[in-house]
Amino acid sequence: MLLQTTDPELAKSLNSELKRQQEGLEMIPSENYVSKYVLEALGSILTNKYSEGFPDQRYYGGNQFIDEIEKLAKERAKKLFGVDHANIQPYSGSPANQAAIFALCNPGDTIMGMHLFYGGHLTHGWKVNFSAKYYRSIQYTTGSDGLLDYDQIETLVKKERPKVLFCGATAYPRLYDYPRLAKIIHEVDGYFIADIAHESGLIAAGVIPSPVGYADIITTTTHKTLRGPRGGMILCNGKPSHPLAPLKKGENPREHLPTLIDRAVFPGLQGGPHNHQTAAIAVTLGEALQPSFKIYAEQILKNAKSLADALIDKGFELVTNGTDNHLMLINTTKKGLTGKEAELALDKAGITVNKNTIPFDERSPYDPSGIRLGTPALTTRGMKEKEMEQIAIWISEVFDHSNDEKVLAHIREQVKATTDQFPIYKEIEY
Ligand code: DSN
Repeated sequence: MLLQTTDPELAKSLNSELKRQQEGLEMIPSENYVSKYVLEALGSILTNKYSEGFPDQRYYGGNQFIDEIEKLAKERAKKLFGVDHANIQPYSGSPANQAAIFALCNPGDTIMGMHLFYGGHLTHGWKVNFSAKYYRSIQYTTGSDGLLDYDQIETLVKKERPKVLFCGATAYPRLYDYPRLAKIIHEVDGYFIADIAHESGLIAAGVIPSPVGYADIITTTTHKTLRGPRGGMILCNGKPSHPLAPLKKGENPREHLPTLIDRAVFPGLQGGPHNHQTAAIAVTLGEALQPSFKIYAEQILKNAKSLADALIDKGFELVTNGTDNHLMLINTTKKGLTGKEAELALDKAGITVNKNTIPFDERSPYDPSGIRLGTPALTTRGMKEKEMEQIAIWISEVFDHSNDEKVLAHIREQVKATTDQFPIYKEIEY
């Protein structure tokens, strides 16, 4: 039975969103299309169950099958990333970071992360976020070339001696020097948290370097390049002693990271895990363990390079002049549009991106100087380099005719003709 027979008002919005996802070019680099099996698990009866605690240590009865599911998800996460311990209960990426900080720091301790306007994340110490309200936050920036300035980070770490150093970003198109960052923070006896939310699919597939072996704790979302449901995970090495028991006096926290993480997630921050989400993460991790996922991840990178090259050929200025991962940032002001204007004009042409600050931006985040775009979702549809070159042509046309509704509508028709050739969710209707 379809939702439209019982709730046509809601079904109308769902079907419109389905059409938008099918007919447009989804280029927000943190978004993707999950498989129908992930959707099946997400829409399952598992949402009915309370399961506070961890497998074999629950505060509710009737959890024997939930335990099986959570253990499966954890085992798959450990195998995929090559770590000893995985907590797959964080509701999403921000709660995962909150738990990682909560596991290691006391209120007032110093944490350090990349400045939001240079590509960093709110939870890495941005001033309005809990991470700067409850902890002392020091932020690092990029150099004028848009690249991380490791000497600046080292100098700041030596001066401020943070307990936690974050790396990871929402808008950084290059790779990280994990060994160097680990060395810098370990010299002051701090902890290194690598937030791989954006790149976790690429890291799982082995197509870019992994922070495993360097970072003390790794946090990630599950819904970006990893192509799963909205969710989060925290990974580390070491064995949990008893997740629900506090450390004994004199125990070295560094040797008990799994326990500290588990306790921070529950009972520290969250209530019952979202079991339907856990099952969907298990499906996702199972898919990411297949050889075909590596081919997918390789194609994300090839598509990103191809798109970046084609945009540069069309005269666009890209932050750091290109990309090593799945995303890129265009300085739109060099082509006469603010980020907000560019986002709006591209939207009218059926191309979804998001406005974004660029390093040393003089404009506000509400109308910044750039846009951020990426290739994970297009690659899921099966698009390759040829399509990326065509998309660069459309993006260029949109910039040249941003106020011409007729041109934008014409591009939108061409976009639809292309997306029709790469269908998605054909069997779905609400
Ligand atoms: N909202 C995510 C992104 O788009 O990158 C970060 O949390």
